[in-house]
Amino acid sequence: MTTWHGLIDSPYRRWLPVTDETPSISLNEGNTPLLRSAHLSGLTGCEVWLKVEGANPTGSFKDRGMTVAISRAAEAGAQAVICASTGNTSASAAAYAARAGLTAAVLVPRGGVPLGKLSQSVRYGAEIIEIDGTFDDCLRVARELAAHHPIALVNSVNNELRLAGQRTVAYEIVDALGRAPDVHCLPVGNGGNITAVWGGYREYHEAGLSDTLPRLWGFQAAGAAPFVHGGPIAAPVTAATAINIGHPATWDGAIAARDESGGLIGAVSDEQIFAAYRMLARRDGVFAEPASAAGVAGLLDRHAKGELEPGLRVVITLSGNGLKDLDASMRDGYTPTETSSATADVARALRLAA
Ligand code: AN7
Repeated sequence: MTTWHGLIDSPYRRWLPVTDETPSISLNEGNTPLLRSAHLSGLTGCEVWLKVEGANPTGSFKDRGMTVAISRAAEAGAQAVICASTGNTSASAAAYAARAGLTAAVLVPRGGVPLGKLSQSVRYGAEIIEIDGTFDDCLRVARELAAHHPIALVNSVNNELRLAGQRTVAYEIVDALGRAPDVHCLPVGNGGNITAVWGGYREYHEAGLSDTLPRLWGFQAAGAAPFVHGGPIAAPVTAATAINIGHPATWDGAIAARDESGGLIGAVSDEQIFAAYRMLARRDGVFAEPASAAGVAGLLDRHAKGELEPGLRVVITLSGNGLKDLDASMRDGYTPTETSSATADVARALRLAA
């Protein structure tokens, strides 16, 4: 068993856009758990696997791309980086920037980012700008600032480095399963991740490392589903804040991933997302953030509609950690039983026989 040192120093290094001159700015990201879900397998008649990206150092898949983007920014002599974010990209950018000794500026939609994610950026020392607008407004401003000032944009738009890093999840899955899955489900917001995941599977396939390619099934929240709608949405709304995006930056890539893979991008309601969110924790012991449950909600939706062939091998990306959004969790209902410190009282509260 070799020791894992993060993506840049992993066996996947040869796929990444780094050279001997590139410093390795890493928090030991990647190599996340791939867990078989007995519950979802039983429900669907498929073989369902969960790729737990919330196990990354800042709690989301964004770390895969950020290690590459910040390492290359440091190599290029950047002093400062900037990004727009619904919370996870900013947390990741702030952490890797801190590690590289760079300043990070993060633009977030005011009121649209859970406190857990915001406090990550606070603790990592980022300059946080809360914008009176949507994520899409934040991204527009970040792009304009990066175009006219000495500050490097680390959003995945026009940043092949981020997407190259995010491709590694596909390599890990194929290596773990011995082949590509039949279907890969994942949440879709800005469209970067579905683009990257497809790129990763294609590269492995072209290199002869997997015989087959998966169908990619992306899922958006119904109130923020521009890919399903067929164009941008001005006022996206979903309680799955990570994917509350109306004007995706990586439009063509996501459409290509959908079509080339013979897949789909569908919509699921917030109710479906939160039902899947509860089920994942309760049945599989995996606490993923609400947006991360969209892939599970989508798979179950397909199953309920009779559109899921049994026997398929399915991998679902759980993109972020549930601890990032405790408000979402507690909103769901928390009624503790309070007792005295007498053992008998606790026994009674737990309905244990005397
Ligand atoms: C948990 O952090 O866009 O389709 O600014 O945080 O590649 O955007 C987050 C996106 C899915 C969607 N799951 O991925 C941001 C941001 C989680 C996420 C997505 C995001 P993309």
